[in-house]
Amino acid sequence: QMVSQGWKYFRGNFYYSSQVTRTWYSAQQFCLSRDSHLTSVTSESEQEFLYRTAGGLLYWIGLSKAGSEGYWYWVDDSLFNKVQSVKFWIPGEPNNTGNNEHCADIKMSSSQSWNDASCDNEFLFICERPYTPSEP
Ligand code: 2F8
Ligand code: CA
Repeated sequence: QMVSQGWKYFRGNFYYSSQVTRTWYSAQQFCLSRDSHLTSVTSESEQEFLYRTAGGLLYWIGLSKAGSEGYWYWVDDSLFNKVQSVKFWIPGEPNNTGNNEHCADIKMSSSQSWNDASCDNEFLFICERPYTPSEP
């Protein structure tokens, strides 16, 4: 059913790639309205699924340090593993250009794909929603 509305299934979750751009916060509000969050990335296989889904376009993901004294966090409350995540940033990122880049996006179609950017940019975005089978 969700598949027909553009959600793609991968390993226990559904993912929605937007076709319109929003600021990071507005994108997260849209995801919430669909019982989802901007996507977290917590494994190498999920990272590969997502950068392939992005297909070289730029998408917001659910990683931010806005309002957290400089600590990156996943907006869906997944634990941010700083050590494991190092390999997902584009080399040289996050660089906090202009001291104003507090949200993260998938920018490249490769394992090293994340960039930090200003949360006020309007980008495409990817929502993630756990697959919860309903009871009979
Ligand atoms: O060169 C990397 C650099 O490229 C852009 O700034 C010129 C990015 N800005 C946006 O995506 C808005 C920086 O985040 C990025 O570090
Ligand atoms: Ca950057």
